Amino acid sequence: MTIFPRSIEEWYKPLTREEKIWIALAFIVALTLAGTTIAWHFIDRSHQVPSIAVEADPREFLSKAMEFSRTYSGKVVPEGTDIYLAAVRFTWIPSELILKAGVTYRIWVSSPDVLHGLSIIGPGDVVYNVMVMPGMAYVIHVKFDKPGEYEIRCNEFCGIGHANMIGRIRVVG
Ligand SMILES: [Cu+2]
Repeated sequence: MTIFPRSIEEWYKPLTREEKIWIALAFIVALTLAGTTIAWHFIDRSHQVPSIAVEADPREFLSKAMEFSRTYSGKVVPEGTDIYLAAVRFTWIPSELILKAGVTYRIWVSSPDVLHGLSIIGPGDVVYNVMVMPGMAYVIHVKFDKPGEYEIRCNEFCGIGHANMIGRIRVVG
């Protein structure tokens, strides 16, 4: 009997209850993913994605970061001050930032040498995660609600000292 192909009518069976449930579930998951993708932009505008990306002269940026580092070393960065953070093999300039809790800061980050990544890591959580391409400057907005210690880590392998490329953010009340 297998020699003769069956007709479509013979193959066709209406959807079972389980099949209908699976189709509905897949549809709900697809809608949820599409919805959250769009909604996230409005829920958390400054998270993860830099709000500005511009070309930056590596030497100019580096000198800005060094000047910033000299000015605010050991001091709380006042509200409204732009922060300049340079990712340089194998350190962050400045290597420590002291920020006030509850204040939104604008951080410019750039790399004068190779590809780096900026991760700001809090207790048990990655707070920010941005790729830093050489020759580009990016703006991210950061706000820490509670006092505490955060690490600034490079998340793109940039050479032999990559693992030691760690900076610090101290958030004070
Ligand atoms: Cu690195």
